[in-house]
Amino acid sequence: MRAWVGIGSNLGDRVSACAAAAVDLGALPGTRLLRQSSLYLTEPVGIAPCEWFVNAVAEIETDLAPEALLESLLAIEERLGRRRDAGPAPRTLDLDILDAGGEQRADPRLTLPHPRMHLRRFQLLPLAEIAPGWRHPRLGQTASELLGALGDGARVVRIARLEPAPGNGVRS
Ligand code: PH2
Ligand code: MG
Ligand code: MG
Repeated sequence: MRAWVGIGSNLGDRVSACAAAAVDLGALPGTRLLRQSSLYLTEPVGIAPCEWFVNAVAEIETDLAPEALLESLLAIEERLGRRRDAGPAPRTLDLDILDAGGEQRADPRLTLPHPRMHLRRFQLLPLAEIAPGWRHPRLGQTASELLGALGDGARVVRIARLEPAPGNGVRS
């Protein structure tokens, strides 16, 4: 099954937490990390004023069923330092299944696709970057089409990729 996972952090070393989460996703059993978006600095949406988030989206191919994937995401959150007694925010790491194989379900523990993803620039912009052909399983629109119709004015700023450019003058 092809799945897209939202990655977010607004506590501690946000960039490192998001990068480590992508590595951990690719190391799950029966799972390959296919694509990973740039990191984005994003204004908090729907919560009390707090530190801006770093957000990204990862595309994976996995043999895990959606429930098992969810359990695995919670384990990665825990391993990378998330404490759930601190209330809804801030958090060192939040991993959300945005879409799992196009499945649709209304289960309150795992609603698919993610019930608010089509309203959130901080998830749609990284998704559109890595998956131009993706379509919302219920609404039928691509991430770019959803972005065009968006009322979410919250700011989302792409952070430059951190890999050094080849031949940048550093000698060893
Ligand atoms: N996650 C939330 C609530 N608000 N805002 C931004 N910018 N990024 C997030 O990841 C985020 C949020 C709940 O998980
Ligand atoms: Mg979330
Ligand atoms: Mg979550």
